[in-house]
Amino acid sequence: GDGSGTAVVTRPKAKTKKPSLYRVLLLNDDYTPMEFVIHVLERFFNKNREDATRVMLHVHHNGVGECGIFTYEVAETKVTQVMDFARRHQHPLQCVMEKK
Ligand code: NFA
Repeated sequence: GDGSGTAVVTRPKAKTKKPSLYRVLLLNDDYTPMEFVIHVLERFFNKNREDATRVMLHVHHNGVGECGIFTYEVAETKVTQVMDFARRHQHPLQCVMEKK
């Protein structure tokens, strides 16, 4: 019911499809300052300083690292925000997404 005392007929949930997930990655380069990458992880991926530093150092040493896993639309927004922010600050930092 809907609380109004009327009978509401619904079909069983046929909408049990989980959205595809995408990994958002940061790529290493030789020029973006470590502090800037930490700031990006704090600002756009809601990481605390400790986790942000861990991810930044992982990217620095391994060439690539995961910032988070999101639905397509959220992942796309994060990539755009990070790429715009890096460009505005004239850093070559690259952020990409990949299907999980
Ligand atoms: N490799 C960069 C440096 O030594 C730091 C960095 C880390 C850049 C992670 C991009 C991503 N300044």
